[in-house]
Amino acid sequence: MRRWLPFEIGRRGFLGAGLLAAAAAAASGRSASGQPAGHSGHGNMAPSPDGAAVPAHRLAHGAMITVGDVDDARNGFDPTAMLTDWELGEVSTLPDGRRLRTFEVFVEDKEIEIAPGVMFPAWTYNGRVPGPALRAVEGESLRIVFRNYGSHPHSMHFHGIHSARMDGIPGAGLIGPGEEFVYEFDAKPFGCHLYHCHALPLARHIHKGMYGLFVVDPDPALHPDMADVARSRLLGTPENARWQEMAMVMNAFDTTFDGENEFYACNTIAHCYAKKPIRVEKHRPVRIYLANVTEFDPINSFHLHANFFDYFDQGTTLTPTLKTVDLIIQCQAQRGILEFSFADHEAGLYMFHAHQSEFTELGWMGMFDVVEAVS
Ligand SMILES: [Cu+2]
Repeated sequence: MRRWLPFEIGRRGFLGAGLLAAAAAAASGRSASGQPAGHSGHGNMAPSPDGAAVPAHRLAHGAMITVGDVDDARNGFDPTAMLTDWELGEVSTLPDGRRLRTFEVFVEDKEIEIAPGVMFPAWTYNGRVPGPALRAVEGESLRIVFRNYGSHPHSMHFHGIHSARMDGIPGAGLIGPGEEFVYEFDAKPFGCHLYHCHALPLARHIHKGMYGLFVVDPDPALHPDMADVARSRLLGTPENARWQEMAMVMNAFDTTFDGENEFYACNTIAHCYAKKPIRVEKHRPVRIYLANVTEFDPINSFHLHANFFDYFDQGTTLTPTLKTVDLIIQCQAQRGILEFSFADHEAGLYMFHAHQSEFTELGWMGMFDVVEAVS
């Protein structure tokens, strides 16, 4: 049972305190920053819709998003680039003629900035959170060379089909600091999958940032009845090039280590796509590979404004498992593919977010900037 103030200040209490402060400021005719209402103390003014200048910090308050910028260069990853940064590994041919795809993944302890000025001591795959979005083709032989440069035992547990020896649990591919393990299995079934660390305590290892997408594209030759659809999902084909594909992982961070999240996001950085909307060409369809890895909350969700999408749960079918929806729910490790189009929309900013309002306000909200064509 939760204790009430003043004995404990959780994230809800913190938000409530902020709202009380804002209400008190409004009643006294002063802004929440202590400046008289309608007057900026630092001269940083921005135009309002009616043309009158309003302080930029008040715009930020009105939008209910974080204030300031995260240093992407220091993090070593950029959430906009991460949308399309597929890790394809090295491809070679085995003696029996089959294609072998080899990935190299290392663990690194790394402090990352998850919201402006908020650092989080992460455990990362390849220095980023989420880890690399691994992408293969159905039927390939896969080899993942896994090296642990971190300070704790870790593994890669793949959601896929493989032998017990390759499962990434204690005794089967879980390795200590300084050790190496090679996971080997075939890329199947096609779909939108994920991997995560399976060391104990599980919740802490996942929550520290140890997860990533594992996408297996369908082999059109294996799906002759729907070869066109399969080709559209196969990276590198002309049919696929029409699509604007994006990798999105819904995650959250417990920065106070009390078993509750203080920040929520799509691709780690709170409100990143609200501040830098995602450019979308209106005449090309959109496909999102979406996974939920949020720890400490039972579900997460994705809601698209002003539009509807088709959904392929786990991505293991070539026909939608849900048609014409504007909201889907995912429990932890659930994932799927969203397909939609803005072809009939006017250009503009279209919001997407978790439809748990608390998650939205704590970081999981973004915008698509729909344009005629990206130059
Ligand atoms: Cu781990």
